[in-house]
Amino acid sequence: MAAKAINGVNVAGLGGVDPGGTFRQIYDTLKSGLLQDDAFDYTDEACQWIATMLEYNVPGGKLNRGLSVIDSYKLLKEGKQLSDEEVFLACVLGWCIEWLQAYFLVLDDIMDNSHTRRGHPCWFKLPKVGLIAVNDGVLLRNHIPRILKKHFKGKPYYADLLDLFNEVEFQTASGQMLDLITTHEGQKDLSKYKLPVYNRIVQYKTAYYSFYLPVACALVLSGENLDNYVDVKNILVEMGTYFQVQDDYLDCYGDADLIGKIGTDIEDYKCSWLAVQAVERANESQMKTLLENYGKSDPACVAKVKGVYKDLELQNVFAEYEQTFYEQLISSIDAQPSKAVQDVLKLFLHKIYKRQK
Ligand code: DMA
Ligand code: MG
Ligand code: MG
Ligand code: MG
Repeated sequence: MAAKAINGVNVAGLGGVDPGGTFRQIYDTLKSGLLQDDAFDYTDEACQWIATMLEYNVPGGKLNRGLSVIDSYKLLKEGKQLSDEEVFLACVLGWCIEWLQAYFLVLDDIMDNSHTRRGHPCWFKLPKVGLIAVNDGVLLRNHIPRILKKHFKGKPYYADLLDLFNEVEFQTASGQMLDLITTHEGQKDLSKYKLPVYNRIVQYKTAYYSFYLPVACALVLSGENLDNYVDVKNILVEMGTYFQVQDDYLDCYGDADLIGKIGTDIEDYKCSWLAVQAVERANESQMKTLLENYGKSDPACVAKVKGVYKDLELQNVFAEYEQTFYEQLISSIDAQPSKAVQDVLKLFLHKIYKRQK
């Protein structure tokens, strides 16, 4: 087949054996586009900063969210051949989600006082970066509408896309606020760490942008009206909740080399799924241990909290939760009228079920 190029990228092979390779090339195209932005007169130094900052924060993750746009789009097209332009645009939207993720993570790591991300020091931890990372987060966020403008302005669904990204960003920032205000120092009160509080935090901070957004992008590209997909949205929000439960579990029990980050939830007094389960099950003396040790950075305190988790067998509680969740979700998915939509949802679920990273 003759190589077909859109914006200098060969898209003909995408969806074959190496979707990540072409996807990655589209990242390079977007990066070059941003470095030639007419609205800013780039000096060499500025160019270098942005290029390094993007490279450090945007492409180094699992790319699950980004690649899910193209995967979902293909399934929604039910075997119809995608044009090269359609493939390219789906990848651009995938990268916009990765940009959104980079923006939230750069700021999240500052607020969570984290050490590592994707196997490297967090961006703000680099001596040359520090709190410049705050503005880098703002820049990453501002790159999204610039990418959308460059590639989608004039499309009939352009306003819908902008609206979608705005809504989801707002939901995520609101979720981050709930996460952060729940952990307020000075008002340490574990009795408020209950499942409904937890579910609300994670629905907003994680589920919308990580699960709903990729599928919503694919639906918008397919010309669908998102108002007709409320059930799909609800299922994706459920899946996103499970994904954050896994994140919380891995924060304590994951292999830091695999997940690329060192857990800080206990030190940060987070309303994590493990803390919620522990509070629900603890007897008086275990509760006392939690109250005295949760939310302290002293490793001895962290170890005491982990001791309570062990006594309460929270690893088994998690395994049971995971099993039950999976079975329930599969039955909700099977109740969906469209086979293409079922396939999209199952693809997502199987990407994350029992994940170790
Ligand atoms: C992450 O929650 C949510 C957003 C919006 C980045 P988290 O702080 O548990 O994530 P991580 O464990 O990756 O720092
Ligand atoms: Mg964090
Ligand atoms: Mg956080
Ligand atoms: Mg976490």
